[in-house]
Amino acid sequence: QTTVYLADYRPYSHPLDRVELTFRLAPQATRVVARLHFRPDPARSPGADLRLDGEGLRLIRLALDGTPLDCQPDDTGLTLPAALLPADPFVLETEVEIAPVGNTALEGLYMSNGMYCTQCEAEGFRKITYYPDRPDVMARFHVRIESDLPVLLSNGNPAGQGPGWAEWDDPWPKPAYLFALVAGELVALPDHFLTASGREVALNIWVRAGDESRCAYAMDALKRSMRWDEQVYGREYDLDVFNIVAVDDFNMGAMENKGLNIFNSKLVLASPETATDTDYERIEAVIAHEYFHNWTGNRITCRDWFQLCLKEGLTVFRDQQFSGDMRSHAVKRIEDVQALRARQFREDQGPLAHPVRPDSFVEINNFYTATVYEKGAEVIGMLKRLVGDAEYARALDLYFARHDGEAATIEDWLKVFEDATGRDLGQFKRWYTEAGTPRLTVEEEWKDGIYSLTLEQHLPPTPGQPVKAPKVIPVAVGLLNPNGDEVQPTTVLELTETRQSFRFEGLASRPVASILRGFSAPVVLDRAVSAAERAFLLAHDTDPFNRWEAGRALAKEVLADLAAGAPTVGPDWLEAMVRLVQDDSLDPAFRALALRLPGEDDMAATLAAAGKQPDPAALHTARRRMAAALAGALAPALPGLMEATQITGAFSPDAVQAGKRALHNACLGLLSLRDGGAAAEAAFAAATNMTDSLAALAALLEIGRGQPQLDAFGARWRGDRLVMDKWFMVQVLHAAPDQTARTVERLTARADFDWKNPNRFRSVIGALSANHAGFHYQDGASYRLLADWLLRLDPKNPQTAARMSTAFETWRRYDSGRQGLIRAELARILATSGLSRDLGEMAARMAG
Ligand code: HT7
Ligand code: ZN
Repeated sequence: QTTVYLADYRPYSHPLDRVELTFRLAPQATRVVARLHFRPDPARSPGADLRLDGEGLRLIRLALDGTPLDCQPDDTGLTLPAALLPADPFVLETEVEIAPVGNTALEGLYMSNGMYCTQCEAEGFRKITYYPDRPDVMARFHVRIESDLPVLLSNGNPAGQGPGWAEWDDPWPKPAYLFALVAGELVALPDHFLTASGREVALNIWVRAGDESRCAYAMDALKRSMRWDEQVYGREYDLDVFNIVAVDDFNMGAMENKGLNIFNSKLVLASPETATDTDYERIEAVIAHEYFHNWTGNRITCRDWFQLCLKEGLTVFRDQQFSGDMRSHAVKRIEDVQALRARQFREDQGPLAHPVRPDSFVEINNFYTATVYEKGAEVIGMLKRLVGDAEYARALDLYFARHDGEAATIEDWLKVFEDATGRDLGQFKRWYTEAGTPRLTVEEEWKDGIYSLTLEQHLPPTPGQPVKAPKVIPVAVGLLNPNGDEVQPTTVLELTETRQSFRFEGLASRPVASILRGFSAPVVLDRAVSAAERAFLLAHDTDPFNRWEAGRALAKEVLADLAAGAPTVGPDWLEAMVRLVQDDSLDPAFRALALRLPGEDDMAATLAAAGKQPDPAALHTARRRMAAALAGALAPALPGLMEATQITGAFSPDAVQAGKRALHNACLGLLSLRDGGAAAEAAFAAATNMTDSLAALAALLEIGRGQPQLDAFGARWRGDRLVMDKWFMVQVLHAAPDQTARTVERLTARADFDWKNPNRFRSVIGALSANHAGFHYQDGASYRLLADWLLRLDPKNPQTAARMSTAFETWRRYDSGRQGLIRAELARILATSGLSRDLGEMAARMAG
């Protein structure tokens, strides 16, 4: 396996201006003719050979300025010796043959349900034609597609069409990873958008016939995203058309190809009957994310793949801002932090930890991680907090002005902030170059009317980075007096040293501190706080994130105590929950989040970080007992709450209704622990939308009931792939620990377990590892099953196999028995011949 290093970056030798591509589509034998217009620059790399990337291509023809050349490709590309290359601009023409129908890796040009589509990020274009497939080579593309299929799409603006052909011209230079082509029997939901400067843009969402009625929400989200980017970032759309296509077979969520975004169909198609509120929220966020890439990613792209966070971190940050503006900032922040802790903190604590900007990789597809995306977004949030909103806006304006049309780096990004604000960001840069989640400890002192906070940062070692220098950490703090009034509004302390004290003067009494408000930095706050103080913050904190956090910390303490053998749940948390859930001044969505018990994986991570060994079975039992205790304490309130959160009017996916449904269904889940499932059965029968239907089904499965409902659900939705993914998933997620592997075996034996479809594979095999107690069941059957499926999928679709293998990354947390079982599976994977670079790299890193 070859490792690529950031330090080895060199600019490409031969500037490329323009690309003309012709596709003659055929499932077994598509012909691709490429005419690459090079413009030699003697200053760039004098005497350099011309190297083009290419994989799995059958070279039919090669010519330079019309003269045939006799160069033989190797396994990874084609080299033209310098001696053959003219000093003046020249055109290199290639013709290759590829077979989209056999392409199960879903990278390059492939077929999904009879439709042609492409996925080129990160290095898929080299599977389409010989090309310098690297993000810093930006060229203008003209594309001709020849096919009898009715809809033929590519990037940019339409440039003519006739029977059996269509041409597209993209005026904006772009790297090859943003190239896209789609051809199929598709129908569109059309619409249009008038930009701030008066340009009319035709919008289309392309789907299979019959799915048009499920595109309205995605279209609305697109128009809101376009307006938001104009209003908040001053960024206007820059082509005459914007196309979105929904595809069933897709490795990830969606792809921001210039003017032709391609989406996993589950992130486009939604109707009240088939999509949950979470699906709607996700569709809105991903539509926005891909659209926002038009500026942060496409107009300004990355110089090399080590800079991936430049576009992904910033675009996640922007989509989070957008969702907060569309819905609730408080709820969005809590959800984002939960996701960060569940995925990124977990990554940072294990063998796969890497910096937001890694400095080496074997397979770049393995670095589309929570660290690059979500921690990348947190780093930008910290930057904004440190410089302030106005300076952030100025810096972003400068970024767009200075780097439009370029392939940039993290150094460029930080320099923009330095130039716009006058700050030195040398220390801040460590957030990009060092892995690991800092831990913050806190000491408090109250003396002579002065309250002092001493903060200390601890930077854990990570693979290849044993020792680290202190980071700059923005710590947002507020102070409350004992009555619950805020005496110090939120202020941002800048921790720059390992240990530093901050003083607050003029206080009449010892305050209660609310630290790390809004989760102002991606760190673990190690602070011993009494249950009474947590309950106080839960009741009085003005910062909604810390209010939720206080409840969460209380809940985690209860869960840890129960798992360690405590006989009962103490009153602090229960009483606080009873008060909170009935507080009608609080957003129902917030209350629903507060009611949600900590997940078992989250708890296992928390225990492991505190040096304790988690017992998955004990955690599972403890969590069930905790839920039962909560249901008992809330019993008198549940009927009233359910009544108050019952929605009577027409369905809307908006945040207000979704929040009410979330609280209603949280109550239903608790009630079913006491009524034997009667209310959930009735709710399932009465449900008119997927959120309620699935919540009722999950509540029943959780108490070991629900088979008739499961059957009815399966019968009703047999023909709907996206809904059936939910049917598969819910059974695995709610299987009892000793039944999880068996449930997966039963489901994977079904004819409709189409394992080559990534959504279906994830709905079962992904759910297997998401069921913590079932995955870690003591006999190791789930570990074996996961490894079997990874090895089966790997030759077909290495990218998805590698991604799913991260279920094994946490092995060091557990007892020696489980460690041995997981390591044996990793060793079995590594010993398999013909393993892909993707899965090979992941297994090797996890095995350590
Ligand atoms: N930029 C894209 C990342 C991506 C991807 C998407 C679909 C299939 C394979 C992919 N490889 C990389 C999506 C995004 O972050 O917006
Ligand atoms: Zn992205």
